Amino acid sequence: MRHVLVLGGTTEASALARALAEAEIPATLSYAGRVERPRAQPVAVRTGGFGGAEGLAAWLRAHAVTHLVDATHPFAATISANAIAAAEATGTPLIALTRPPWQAGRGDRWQHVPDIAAAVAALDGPPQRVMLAIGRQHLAAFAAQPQHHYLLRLVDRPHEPPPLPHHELVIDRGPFTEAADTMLLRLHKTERIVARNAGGSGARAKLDAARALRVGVVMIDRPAIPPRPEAQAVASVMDWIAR
Ligand code: 3Y8
Ligand code: NAP
Repeated sequence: MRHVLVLGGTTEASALARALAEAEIPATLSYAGRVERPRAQPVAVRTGGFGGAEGLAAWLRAHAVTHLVDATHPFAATISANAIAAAEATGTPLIALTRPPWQAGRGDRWQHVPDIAAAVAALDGPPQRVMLAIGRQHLAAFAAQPQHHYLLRLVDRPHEPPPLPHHELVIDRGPFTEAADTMLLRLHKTERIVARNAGGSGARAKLDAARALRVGVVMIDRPAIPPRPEAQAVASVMDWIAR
């Protein structure tokens, strides 16, 4: 009896969940519980941390998981490392459903930085109108550059205001569209965007809007993740499960 555990939270994870439901393959999608109302899914959902790699290994055993798919975001490096360790410890087949990093195209004005700290340093200089399209978890680091007027896009309204003296909030979740993001950047007269190289289609609209409006992008490169089998399409993962 198959039971697929999908570590979710991305557009691709939701597409995989739909394919598993259509194929009537027993599956569970797992959320960390980061946002108030995660997207509903056509398969069973579990929410919250497992308790490290050991907790995940215990969950795999307790629920007789036959296939583990890591379809988390490329910046979710901890859960991805835990998945590798737990799959190894329990002998559960593992595959990652990933998406290629975005590449700068003609007309793009990207400045690549390795991490959040380097993105903060890249904002040295006179006040600008800067969109931080990196969510909520790493906003505090930008208090080191209080001179800018920040546009912050968050999934949920924060309980306490972010520690940035000049900021405006946009409460919205993706997938986003180029038309809407172009309007947003125009409305806020955005001069620069800070983004993570998430890849995929759900977050790339702001980059297309930035290119059209000639807005510069500080692009944060992905963290390193230990090697594991990878697929870049839902169909490939479905084939892997069928084998
Ligand atoms: C809880 C579950 C789907 C999945 C949709 C994708 C696309 C839209 C774009 C911007 C960038 C950002 C952020 C983003 C995108 C998709 C995808 C993606 C970026 C939800 C979701 C969960 C989260 C967690 C949330 C983080 C935050 C990051 C917002 C669901 C909506 C900035 C990543 O407040 C918080 O604590 C939010 C935390 C991790 C990064 C951060 O550090 O703040 N995602 N996002 C997941 C869980 O609990 O396990 O409701 O769908 C999912 C999606 N967000 O099925 O349609 O596939 O990437 N998510 C980034 O790219 O930098 C927004 O604003 O332009
Ligand atoms: P992370 O830093 O790699 O994980 C931190 C801890 O959160 C993990 O050790 C684990 O706790 C728990 N966790 C993470 N993902 C989980 C999942 N899918 N199911 C159960 N527990 C999970 O992860 P993150 O960057 O906070 O991302 C959290 C979730 O948001 C992921 O599902 C990811 O796909 C989604 N997401 C993240 C981003 C992003 O920018 N990071 C963007 C879009 C979506 P325990 O150690 O207790 O098991």
